[in-house]
Amino acid sequence: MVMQRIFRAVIMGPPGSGKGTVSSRITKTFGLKHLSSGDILRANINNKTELGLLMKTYIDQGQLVPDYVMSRLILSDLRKIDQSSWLLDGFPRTVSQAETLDDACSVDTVINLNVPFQTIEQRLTSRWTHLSSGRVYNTDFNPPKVPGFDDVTGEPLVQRDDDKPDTVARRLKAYKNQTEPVLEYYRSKGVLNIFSGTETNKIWPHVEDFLHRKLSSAEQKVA
Ligand code: G5P
Ligand code: MG
Repeated sequence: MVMQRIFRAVIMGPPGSGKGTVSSRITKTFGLKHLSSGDILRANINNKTELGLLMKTYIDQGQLVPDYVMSRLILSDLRKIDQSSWLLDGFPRTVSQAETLDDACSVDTVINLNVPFQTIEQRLTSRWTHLSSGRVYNTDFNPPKVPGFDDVTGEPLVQRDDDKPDTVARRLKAYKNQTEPVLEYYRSKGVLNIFSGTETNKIWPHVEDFLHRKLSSAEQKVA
């Protein structure tokens, strides 16, 4: 019998590089469970939890939330799905978070979406989000069927508070200073895979091919 081994992947890339968009294609094609740090934080803000209200200030200023808060949130959610294959989106974002994750479990592969900063700014100002599912749309790239409403639930879409141009600039700066070193961390562990481009539709077939190969070799190893 071919037993499917648990597969653990991380998707990285600057703000607006298409992590959410590619993640939803990965979950649809490969059935990995998707955990997005940003979606978890926004759900807390939307539900007005004490933590959400505290973290909103950081997010609205384009700053990363403190490592200990983020790591605790993600690790407790990961424990709930530790018998499944998963894809982490938006975590880890600092070397300290990557070390915390490593202490809990090993990551099989890291997919890095390498999209130039100039491409990103335009995308984020035309993004619309369905908060409870994390589904994202874009008025140019993938507009909803009915403007302003989610295709699946029909619920209203919102624009993220942190998608204003000056906040986007601060998020890109935080990415450069705090998150780029994580790429080096994973490169030195031999698990980093870089996918470069300016269009998700051109990047996606490479990611899909790569994961097909990766997942079938993972199956063979335990056969
Ligand atoms: P998030 O929520 O993780 P970011 O900044 O990393 O936010 P973001 O903005 O969610 O990343 P994305 O997921 O990489 O971007 O991109 P996306 O949503 O799929 O695509 C962006 C837009 O472009 C969409 O409208 C999409 O439709 C469109 N698009 C996609 N492909 C194309 C294309 O080919 N062409 C065109 N024209 N459009 C396209 O984190 C938010 C905040 O939470 C905190 C931080 O404060 C962070 O700023 N946070 C953390 N803090 C500390 N540690 C962590 N680990 C944290 N995680 C989150
Ligand atoms: Mg996202």
